[in-house]
Amino acid sequence: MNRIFKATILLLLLTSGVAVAQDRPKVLPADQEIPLKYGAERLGKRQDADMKKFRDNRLGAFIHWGLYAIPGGEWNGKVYNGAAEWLKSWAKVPADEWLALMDQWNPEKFDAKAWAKMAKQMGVKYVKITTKHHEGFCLWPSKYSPYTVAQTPYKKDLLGEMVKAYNDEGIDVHFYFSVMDWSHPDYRYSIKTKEDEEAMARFFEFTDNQLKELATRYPTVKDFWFDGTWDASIYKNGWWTAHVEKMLKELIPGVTINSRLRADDYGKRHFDSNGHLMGDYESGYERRLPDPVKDLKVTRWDWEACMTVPENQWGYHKDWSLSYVKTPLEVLERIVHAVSMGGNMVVNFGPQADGDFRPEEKELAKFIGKWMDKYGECIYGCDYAGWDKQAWGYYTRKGDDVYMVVFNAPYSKKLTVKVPKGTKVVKATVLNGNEVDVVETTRNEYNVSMPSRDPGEPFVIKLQIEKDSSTIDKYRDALT
Ligand code: JFZ
Repeated sequence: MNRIFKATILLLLLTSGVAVAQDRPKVLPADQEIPLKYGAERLGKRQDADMKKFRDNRLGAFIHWGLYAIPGGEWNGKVYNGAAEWLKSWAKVPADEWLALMDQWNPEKFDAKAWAKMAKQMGVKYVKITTKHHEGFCLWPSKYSPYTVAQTPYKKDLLGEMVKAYNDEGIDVHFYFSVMDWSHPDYRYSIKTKEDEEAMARFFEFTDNQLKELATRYPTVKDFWFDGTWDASIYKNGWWTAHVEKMLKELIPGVTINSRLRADDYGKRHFDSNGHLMGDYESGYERRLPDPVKDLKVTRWDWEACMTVPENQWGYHKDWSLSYVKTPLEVLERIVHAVSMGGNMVVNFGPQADGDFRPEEKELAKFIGKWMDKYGECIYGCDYAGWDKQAWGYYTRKGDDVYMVVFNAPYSKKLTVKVPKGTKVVKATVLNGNEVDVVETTRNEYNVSMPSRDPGEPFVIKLQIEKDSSTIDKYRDALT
């Protein structure tokens, strides 16, 4: 009785607040957990080599490329401020009219090798490519859809060219895949009739086929990042999301899958009804980040944030003056912030229809690359340090090395470092520079001297730490 009551309350809560609840999981005490067939497949982080690689990569690039790059936010003479990849929806363009853009798809300047070089120079370890966005246009010659690159003047397998070029540069490839598909007559937003149910069953089969096709044609793919899974037709079919995860993991051992794909038996998304993360990493941080002081719960699971450079443009938009465009320095700070909280950051690029990148994006890639080249040691393979955040910037950590990434140099030229009990700082060195003074000011607190440095460039100080044996003894006492 009690259990049924709880399940009913849960259901009511879930159906009303699915979107809001996604990153505030309520973890129920173990003895009160409700049984789930399609909930989390595991508790805690995955610790295998593939997941470790995903995590250690830390910095990625997103590529949003599709038919929307052709109109670039403008339809019939009107420029829409909304996200360019949603233009079909803003301008209410009928599917056939939209898909006719395929006749113009011929990116003459596209050079997969040049794209891969650009990513390499930027220091990204992986690239997430939109294989198919909401519009339904496929960058690979899918045999299950008439709307693919094979039916355009370009003809060739764009996705295949990209996968090869990135892999040749040692860059991992992740596939973005939108389940919601505006080009498919069987897609339903919700299921109201028997006919809807049958259509959606066909749609699930079609989607399975496309995913199997992607997994077998491009077996080096490391990750599937699902999107367009927020409609009731999908989250009320949690079984299907669990099935897709299983299917892909059987086809590609080690593959990673984002939480956005998943819904459980009760339609709860990302985190199941018991508060456990589904999929391998949380993908709800989009164009926002956790609070570096208060949101420490995110360090309990793997997560990946993604960000646009203008406010909200993923696909190419011809007019970036319509919203605030982040400076390269601001983009860099978000990368460091994410890593300091134990997450990955993916910076978005929306290539032009001709296959080239806009100058702002080229500049950005160069800026980030130059910094990563010098200071990347504090990003790759690094994690949350577990130390109290200070106003000068962010900490990251790799084993016994703690990195201070300084964005706001204080006038005092003294950088305060507060260490947890039982930790001693024994040495401080500027990455690619000299040793700097480190003085213990009070118990568990140090001052690190500011080095001389290039003005305006965030710099990194590496701290070497040791366990403080006097407090270790006390710690041992407390344990008994
Ligand atoms: C989706 C897409 O609609 C968008 O075009 C882009 O591809 C982006 C990466 O993903 O947009 C979303 C999806 C989820 C959230 C916000 C925007 N969310 O969970 O906050």
